[in-house]
Amino acid sequence: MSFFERSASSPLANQLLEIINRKQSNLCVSVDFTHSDTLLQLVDAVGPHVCMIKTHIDIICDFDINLVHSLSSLSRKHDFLIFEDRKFADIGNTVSLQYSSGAHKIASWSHLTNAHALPGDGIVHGLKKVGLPLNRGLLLLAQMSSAGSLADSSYTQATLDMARRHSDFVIGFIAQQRLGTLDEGFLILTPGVGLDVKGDGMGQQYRTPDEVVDAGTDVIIVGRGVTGNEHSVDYIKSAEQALRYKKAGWDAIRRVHHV
Ligand code: 5IU
Repeated sequence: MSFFERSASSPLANQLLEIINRKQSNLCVSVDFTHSDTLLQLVDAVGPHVCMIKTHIDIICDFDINLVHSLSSLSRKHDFLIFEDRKFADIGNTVSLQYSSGAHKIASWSHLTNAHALPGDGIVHGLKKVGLPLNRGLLLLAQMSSAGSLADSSYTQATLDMARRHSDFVIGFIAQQRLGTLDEGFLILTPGVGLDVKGDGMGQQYRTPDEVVDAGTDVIIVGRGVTGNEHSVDYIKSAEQALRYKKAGWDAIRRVHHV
């Protein structure tokens, strides 16, 4: 089954595959900015080149609910999904409140979020109760890109098994390689992708788009390689970098999947 023909596990996952095919982009840009205005301007600049934007909404200093309304408008304008990288890690009851409530009301605007498998199946139950009626999807954290990660192969395998028990809501993984078979339909999203440097001096480890797509990645997640530093942000340069990573990611997909 080719990358383009396969169908994924849920309507949301299929929507993502359609965007990837339509825009010929498997690039997710991670915008780890701390101010609403720079975040929105950066997203508007790279939006045409991405299938997804990843946020860390809790690092925004001047958060106001209008920010997520503006992000949602940009997602419609540029045809991308929003992924809030919340990394939930508590018991089911608590994560359902963290997902639906608080200042950020993540479930109301983020198409995708993610969770650690560590607490056990209850975490998925808690998030699913909130997210499934809203047609949201979950990614489980199966592996991390950082040096010394404690997620060993048996943890990763147990995370895959957990996803299989909840394939109505779990659409895939944050992982460094393919997990499960292509026809199971799980999507693999991989952070720690960079073309110019190998690390950041704080444990991050970068591989190239070619390396991660060879390992089975569907979506490459690139942060500072595209956005640069918020203090010296250059929107034109970021748009150029997004195009560069989009092309590298798409060339790798075409090579690996023979299209
Ligand atoms: N991120 C990782 N590695 C992981 C997971 C998440 O880098 O294993 I899970 C996040 C952290 C940051 C983005 O928001 O992805 C990568 O940003 P840079 O490309 O700037 O390193």
